[in-house]
Amino acid sequence: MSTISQWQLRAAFAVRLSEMYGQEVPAYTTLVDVSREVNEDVLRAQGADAERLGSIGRVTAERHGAIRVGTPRELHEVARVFAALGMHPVGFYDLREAAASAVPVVSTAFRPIDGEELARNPFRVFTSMLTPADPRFFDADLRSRLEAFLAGRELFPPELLALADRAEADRELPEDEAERFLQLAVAAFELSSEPVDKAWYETLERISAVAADIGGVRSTHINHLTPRVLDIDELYRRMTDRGIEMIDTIQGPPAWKGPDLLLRQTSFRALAEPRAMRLADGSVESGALRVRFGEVEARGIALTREGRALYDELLSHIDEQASRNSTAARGDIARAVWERHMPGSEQELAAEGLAYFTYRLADERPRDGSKPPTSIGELVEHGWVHAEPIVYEDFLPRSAAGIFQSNLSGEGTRDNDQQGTAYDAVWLSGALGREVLDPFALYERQQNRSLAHVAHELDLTGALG
Ligand code: OOG
Ligand code: NI
Repeated sequence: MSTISQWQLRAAFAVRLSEMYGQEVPAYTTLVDVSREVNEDVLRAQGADAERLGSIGRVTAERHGAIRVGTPRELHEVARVFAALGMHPVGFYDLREAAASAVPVVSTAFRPIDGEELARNPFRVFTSMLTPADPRFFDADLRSRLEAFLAGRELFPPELLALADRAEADRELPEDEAERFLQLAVAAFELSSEPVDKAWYETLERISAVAADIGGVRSTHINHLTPRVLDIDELYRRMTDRGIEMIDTIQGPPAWKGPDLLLRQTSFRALAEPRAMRLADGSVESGALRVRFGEVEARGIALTREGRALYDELLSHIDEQASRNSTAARGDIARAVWERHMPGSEQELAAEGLAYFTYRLADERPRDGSKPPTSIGELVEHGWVHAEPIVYEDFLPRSAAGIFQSNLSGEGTRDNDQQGTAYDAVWLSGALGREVLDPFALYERQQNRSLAHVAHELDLTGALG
């Protein structure tokens, strides 16, 4: 019998999850259709340039999902499911700090980490864990009720976890087990039809809509699934023209004439979905909850630590100017700040060490016996080497908080006089039983490998990188 490799499992899982979510949230299908149209138009207009940050095949298949779990144990289990798909935890995001309203979670993203795997299928899942121990949100009584509730549920059946462990260890599964694994994995993220305990859900909702979505029900579900688009401003216009209510802004860097950087995201508002509600007397009524939405993203070049520090600084600059100037639109302020302070070309970003690139020998490099220059800048300038941007594969905490927030029904409550419970990447690694990888280190490794290769080929060993 044939076997299914991890990347094939990952690609199949992304497709099936997408089919399932399209049935549950039909507006998602519209978003995927419009994204595809925009991508085709961009490709037609720009030709090969449109594929500078990923082949059209990759971009068309590309999705990220978001899920939310309640406990370290659940997080550990979900890490096993994703490990089966060749997805590893990358980055630590503390959305408690990034959001003004009550978003009591800490997060990571599971994704493939090496270039070849990303090119095959870059499926990633932003994964958040509730923090019941944080006294800014939960008092001692609610914390213990919440922890007891979460301890009593099972998100992932043992059969799924056993298959996941096998896929992780063998890096593949026999076809029939792969089929079973995929069915169980997709089912684990479907919206449950089990009635929601209305009083309990509302108790949590008063604290935070996110807490209710996670800890108010006995299962988890995919919260959104996000296609990638090559022109997000155009997508926003087309969705609005179709009468779909989008959130106010596109999160992340502004639209500008320079290269696409990091990540820009926007979403349509969470839709009211019918959910059965159980009342205190045991009777069941039909209700509706607004938690799931559709999001779209445009990806740009990965920034170095220095580039990222500049990005964060410019954002606070923009905030400050926008708060002082009530008449100008934030988008215009952002564009002006960007054009003044952010280098406007890939060459400048590379020269200033603000963004990551891979380097490869140019086919048309000088072959007349002349000696190559010994700096990477000159090698590129004189046509020996091409610099290709590395695409940003991760998330942005502020944008993520913005996406969470713009889709919450209420602000919730938080008591900032209390000391927050500390979590960090080391804590998260312990909970997951696997190391949470540093995204910067991954990009840097990719860049350094390409530099070492170029240096070797040109006999410049030790001179570059
Ligand atoms: C996750 C929000 C973060 C993104 O794209 O930044 C996210 C959630 O709503 O659970 O998905
Ligand atoms: Ni998202």
